[in-house]
Amino acid sequence: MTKPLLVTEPFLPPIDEYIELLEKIWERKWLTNQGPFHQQLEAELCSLLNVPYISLFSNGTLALIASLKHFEIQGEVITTPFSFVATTHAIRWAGASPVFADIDSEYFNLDPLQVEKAITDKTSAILAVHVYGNPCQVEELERIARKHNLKLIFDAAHAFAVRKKDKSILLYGDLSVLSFHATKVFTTIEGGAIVSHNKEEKEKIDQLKNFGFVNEKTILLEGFNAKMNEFQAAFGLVQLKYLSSLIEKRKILTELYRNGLRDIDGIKFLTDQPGIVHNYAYFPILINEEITGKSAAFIYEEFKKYNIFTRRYFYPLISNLPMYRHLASAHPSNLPIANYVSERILCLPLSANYTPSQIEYVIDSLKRIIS
Ligand code: T4K
Repeated sequence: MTKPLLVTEPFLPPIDEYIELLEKIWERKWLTNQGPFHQQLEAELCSLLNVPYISLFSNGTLALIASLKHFEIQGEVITTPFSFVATTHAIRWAGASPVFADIDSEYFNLDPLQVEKAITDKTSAILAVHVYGNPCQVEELERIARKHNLKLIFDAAHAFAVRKKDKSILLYGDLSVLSFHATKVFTTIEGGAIVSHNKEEKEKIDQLKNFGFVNEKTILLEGFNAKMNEFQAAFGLVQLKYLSSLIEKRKILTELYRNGLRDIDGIKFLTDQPGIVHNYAYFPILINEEITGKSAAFIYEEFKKYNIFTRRYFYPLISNLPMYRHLASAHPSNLPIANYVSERILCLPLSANYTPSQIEYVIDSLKRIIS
């Protein structure tokens, strides 16, 4: 194999399709600030995802911060340590304090039981993550949030187009936040969005990402600049046309992985949740070193010799990072499952660009490494 296999290589549609849209940008000379492609992408996303309101952002991290700012969240926010660092960083940037709760051992999402235990009189919100696109126990989290009068925000960075029965997963909780980074199933290169439930919410979120402007003379909020530009929106419009075939391809490759890895002792992978339409965003495996005799760290390094570049999403665990490990909730004894999973997890290459034989090459290489 000459070309390296990367964990989340983006799919790029034919360049001509972009050039057509770029020519329109050149004609219109409208580059950012709610331009026509921006508006078109919002409308197309609402209809594709079946959600009423969406606000585009320049990236997912700023969208996360805005979602917390929208509710003026202060005090403590209960969250998962098993995520990309942006999740917890956003809580800090919004001016609140993260409190970590442990995850479940099946899908590695926040465990509602642990969330409820972590609630104090300072708790104001729950920031849960649909890790790898597998939905959290959304109804249970909604019940807890309602009971304790907390805001419930979902970091749905991995969960684009995921549905629970016929309902978009983005409609649970108070707000859902998406990332459209280059490594995601749907991308605008850098980008993100907030899905909201009503017009007033959308208007306020749109003001937050645009310095707080209501109109030329009126600025009501201490907003910031997190606007998506026309180039990003145009990129997304082209990507959208390919979405269903890309997810279908990912599903086929995921099944190949599952079939090929099923009989390897000490390797566990996640299965589809009943009633969920998945997007096959990542292919994580859990390596039980006691059985394989090889650690995730070792396998990660060995894979490189085969030109395969996996990622240890999510190691290190956020709660073990220097800026968070002093927190009482960050102590490993509070987060045994998250620590266990983080040490053993490895995400294998999964991209709509890859062929079945490339996936088989990854499986064979893994077998060789652990044999
Ligand atoms: N919440 C969650 C749960 C998230 O996972 C993320 C982001 C966020 C919030 C924040 O959303 P954004 O602000 O990013 O919109 C990558 C992404 O940068 C990050 O967006 C993503 N999560 C995270 C899980 O993965 P890195 O540091 O691992 O990226 P990097 O550059 O090492 O690339 C990963 C792999 O993708 C490599 O194998 C190379 C390949 N790649 C990467 C890029 C950028 C390509 O093949 N082409 C490319 O253009 O964070």
